[in-house]
Amino acid sequence: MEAHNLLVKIDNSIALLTLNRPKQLNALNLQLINNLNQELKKIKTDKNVKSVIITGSGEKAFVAGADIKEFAKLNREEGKSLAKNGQKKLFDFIENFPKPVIAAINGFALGGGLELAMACHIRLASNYAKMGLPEVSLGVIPGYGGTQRLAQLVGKGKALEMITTGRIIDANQALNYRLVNNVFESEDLILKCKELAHQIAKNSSNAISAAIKSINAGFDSSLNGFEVEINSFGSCFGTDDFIEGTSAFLEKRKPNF
Ligand code: DAK
Repeated sequence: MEAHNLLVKIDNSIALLTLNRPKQLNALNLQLINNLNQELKKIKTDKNVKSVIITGSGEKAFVAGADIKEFAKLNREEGKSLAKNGQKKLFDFIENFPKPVIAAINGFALGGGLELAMACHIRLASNYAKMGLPEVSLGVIPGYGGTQRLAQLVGKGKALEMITTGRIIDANQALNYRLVNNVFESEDLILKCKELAHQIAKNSSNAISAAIKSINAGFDSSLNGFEVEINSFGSCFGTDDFIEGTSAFLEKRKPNF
């Protein structure tokens, strides 16, 4: 049922979001984008959640793209407005999310699916994962930030090659391209994502948010990343986390954030 197209499990400070349209290989439709947006908004202010893992249900796909059946009927204006709306509601929202978002790429991550994974802060893949931006084979280009984020991650030349050929690469090649941070046996993937999330959770949430903001600023041509870093650095001083972190060091104990 469409109402269950997104499974949410919050446990031990981690929100595990599972896109759940396995029969359509978890293709992203408007309803799923809206549900993800709503859920992420709640998680943003939930003090019990320190990080998010996004994955796909079933063994075959993370997300096999935007729902082709849904966007096939759009005209030029509708396409443009949907791209803008989707980028703002989901892809930019995730990229600028103040808590780390990890993509657990458990299978096909194609088109909008790879764009979703690329909007996440960290990508871990199963050894069965396959990735690509095949939009040109459908007569469109990546519309959810893919032309920008792929080039940022793998460099302009490889991005141009992947996008113009629409070629699908396997997990090892994606690792080689630095499109993913690491590759694991598929049965270990979620566990490895959780281990990473726990490692991050030991640190100051406030400082982590400031680090995400500063790193992102370096890729935003309207901002000066160094200036954002200076301001974000300053904003850490005097916070509870800063007091706890520095006190713990001086008292030779582990911080309790
Ligand atoms: N959309 C809708 N349904 C999809 C789908 C998709 N992207 N991908 C797979 N499915 C559905 C199939 O239609 C099939 O449904 P039934 O026929 O059983 O009803 C079911 O999932 C199983 O798929 P297959 O039978 O094809 O499974 P195979 O193992 O044979 O092949 C495959 C797996 C991943 C190689 C194949 O399904 C495939 O090539 N899928 C399409 C991959 C693709 O081209 N993805 C990129 C889509 S383009 C936009 C912004 C962004 C975008 C678009 C608009 N706007 C703002 C408007 C982005 C565009 C894209 O993502």
